[in-house]
Amino acid sequence: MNKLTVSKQNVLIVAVVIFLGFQKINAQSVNQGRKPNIVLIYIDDLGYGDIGVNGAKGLETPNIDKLAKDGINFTDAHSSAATCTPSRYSILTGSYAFRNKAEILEGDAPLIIDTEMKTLPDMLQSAGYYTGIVGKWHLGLGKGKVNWNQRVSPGPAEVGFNYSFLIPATGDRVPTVYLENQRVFNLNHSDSLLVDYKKPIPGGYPSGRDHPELLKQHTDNYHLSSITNGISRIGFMKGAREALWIDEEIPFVLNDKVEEFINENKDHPFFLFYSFHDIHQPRTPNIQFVESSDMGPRGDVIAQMDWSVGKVIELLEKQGILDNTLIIFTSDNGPILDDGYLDYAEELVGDHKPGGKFKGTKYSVFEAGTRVPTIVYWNDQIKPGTSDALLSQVDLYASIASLLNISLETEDAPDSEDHLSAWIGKKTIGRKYLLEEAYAYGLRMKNYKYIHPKEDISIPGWLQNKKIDPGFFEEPQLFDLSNDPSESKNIAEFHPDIVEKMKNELLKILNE
Ligand code: NG6
Ligand code: CA
Repeated sequence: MNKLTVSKQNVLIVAVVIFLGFQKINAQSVNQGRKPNIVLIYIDDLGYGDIGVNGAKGLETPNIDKLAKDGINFTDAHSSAATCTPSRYSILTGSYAFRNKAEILEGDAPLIIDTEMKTLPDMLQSAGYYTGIVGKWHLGLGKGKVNWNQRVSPGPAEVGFNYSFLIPATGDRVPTVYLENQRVFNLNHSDSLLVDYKKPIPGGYPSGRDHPELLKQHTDNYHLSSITNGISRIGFMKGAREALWIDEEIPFVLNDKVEEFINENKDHPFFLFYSFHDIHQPRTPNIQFVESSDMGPRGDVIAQMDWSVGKVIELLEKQGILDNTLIIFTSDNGPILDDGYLDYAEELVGDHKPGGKFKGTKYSVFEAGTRVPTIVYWNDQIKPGTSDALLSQVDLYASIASLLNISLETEDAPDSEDHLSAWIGKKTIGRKYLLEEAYAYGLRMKNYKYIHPKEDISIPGWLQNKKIDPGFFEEPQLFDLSNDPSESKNIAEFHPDIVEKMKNELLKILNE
């Protein structure tokens, strides 16, 4: 072999090595350059203490615990409100619910998001994401009187979702049917669907009030209207027999739709809002999960929900996209034991503390009303750990915009702050002030919690029998959570300066 040939060979080898190297770098940079998928797993009514990593007793949540171990578990992250519709409104619009007087909606209420408003899914769509929601909506549909036998609009499509498969309101409200892309799923048009929230519909489903013998779970006075699947609900309905959901099968139906969505969209960036029915009432675990906890139905639906979370992760893994998916796991408001149905949640709770060491429940301005389990997982980018950053779900909008280098117009997401570095664990400092919306207003500032006084502290009738403390008081309340996490000692009179400062900050937000 002469020198020339050798050197030619060497050149060739070097060229091949460089070429292969380039290919690798290219593949890496494409991979790194691809926008992460975003999956928001939104549980209904899950309390801070309801997951294993946060101290649950008498139930296990192995899939969520693993997500927390491999991701960041937040100890001071909040839903923006202590009830569902307001929190969902804020997460999707980056705007506080009080600005739109957003309150818990009935199942025939019109859409409360102004379709002219930019939303989180709108923003993601314009960044090239395919967007979908599977599960509970509860943000209203249509413009007023809804005709359920045709496409219901406006709805998710008009506020930025390419795909939707919905539980229209709550599990305990009619209509008890799914909507796929805003049409009743499996509707037989010869059996049209009618809904009325004011009066019974002639020829409609029997009511819980008249036929308690048909019920598999008894309930309070507020849930005694139409019975479907042995459960009476809020509101009356007639028809759509073939479309009725079976409560015990909801997790499987939703998971199947999530699977279809992930499989169909695995090759491009997507945003999936997986909005669970669990662990809202009626708590009717599938037989597969009955007695999987020591706590009766409420614990069993937590186990069921954990199983579903595991399934989602498994699906992402199977498609090879888990590493490039940002998963946000959280809840829309704090826990409640007795929300109307008789499922013995109170009697069977034992030592378990649904709100952890925090005082309060769903509907309450005390901490556990909004301080909810929050885990962020992103295998490629996040260093596992825990974080005490003070964060609100209203900030996800601006923080995700920041992640994707999108600059927002001033009118978009007016209350959303960019705390991306806290959400992905690069910083442990979040908000300076954090608003807690309930039936009273709360404000957080570091370890301090201020509750704004109310003139009228009478508890509305429908809240009275829930055995909860909504936090109403005629005087200002101030708590130091660093030594009083259960908000038991009002220290307002000892710190007039802090009270004044926090009151002014709160009023500034409310009057902006
Ligand atoms: C309340 C219902 C409650 C539940 C809640 C919505 C009564 C007395 N109570 O109005 O059963 O459906 O609304 O829960 O009607 S949420 O998680 O969607 O906010
Ligand atoms: Ca809820």
